[in-house]
Amino acid sequence: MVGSSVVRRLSKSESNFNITSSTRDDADLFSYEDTRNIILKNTPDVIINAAAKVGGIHANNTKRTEFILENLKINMNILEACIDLNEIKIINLGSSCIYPLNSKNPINEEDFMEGKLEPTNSPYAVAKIAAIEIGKSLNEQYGHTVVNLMPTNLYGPNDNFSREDSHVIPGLIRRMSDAKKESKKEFNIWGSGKPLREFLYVDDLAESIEFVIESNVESGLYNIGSGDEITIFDLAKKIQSLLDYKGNLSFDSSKPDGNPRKLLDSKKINDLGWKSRTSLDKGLEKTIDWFIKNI
Ligand code: GFB
Repeated sequence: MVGSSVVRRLSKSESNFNITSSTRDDADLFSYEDTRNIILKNTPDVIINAAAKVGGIHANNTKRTEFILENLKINMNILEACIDLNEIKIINLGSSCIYPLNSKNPINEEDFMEGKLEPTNSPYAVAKIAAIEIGKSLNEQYGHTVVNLMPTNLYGPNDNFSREDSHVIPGLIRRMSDAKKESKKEFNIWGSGKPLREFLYVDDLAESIEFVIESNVESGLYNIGSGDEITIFDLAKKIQSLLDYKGNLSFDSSKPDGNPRKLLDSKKINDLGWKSRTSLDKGLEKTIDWFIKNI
């Protein structure tokens, strides 16, 4: 989802970027040799690391081993392959789950590694934290520029719309549209519906990446959020109305809530000049439109 959005955005840029995108089919990032060879062959000015094994609360919580190992391998291979190439600017993507569970909201970059992680996604978070630390070491020891962007919960076209393994927006869209097709009278929202989440439309993240490439953003950690939060119940009601599903909404307490609230403080990047542009209503409309045409 992120990679395709970044390619769309940079292809439209007036800067005439020469973009080389890689997918699972042409880049085995689990292999150090392959990763190093791709980088040497393409000699990029900028590497955008959007590769990751991602998923929603259920996938993170039940495939804990794969989430930590696969993400560690991808991040280690890309960053290790760049040790002697400090002229390449590295833009590394992380996630808001790197911050401690008890961080004060809105969560500031200063909270990094100040406390315990939220348990449902701690393996994934540790892999993302490791990447930030490797990048910091490259910067301090070898002079690399490493800009770590920490987006809040993303959604949009090309997301994973699986019923079980996806994040909440694609998960609700998929399961509720199934319920509508099957004329189900009741729809189960996972958990209590009370957690608050902040969402960012993926094309807004792509714009932040273009902004980082074109501006002189220093190495470090940058939160990338929309600044707006909503309860999961209210989100489900918005999706219900957009899908025109007439059944009742109820709650499945056997599923975890995860973090009760994780709103990012994005002042650091906002002050440099990037702000998100897409409202949740507009983003949901575009995402559902894409879902109906493509899934
Ligand atoms: O988006 P989500 O899967 O992950 O779930 P997190 C957010 C909230 O929505 C949780 C509830 O409280 C879920 O219980 N929810 C309700 C649902 N219905 C559904 C549904 O149909 N599907 C899903 N998936 N959730 C993720 C991390 O945490 O945050 C990732 O697991 C990543 O690693 C991402 O860091 C940013 O927001 O809790």
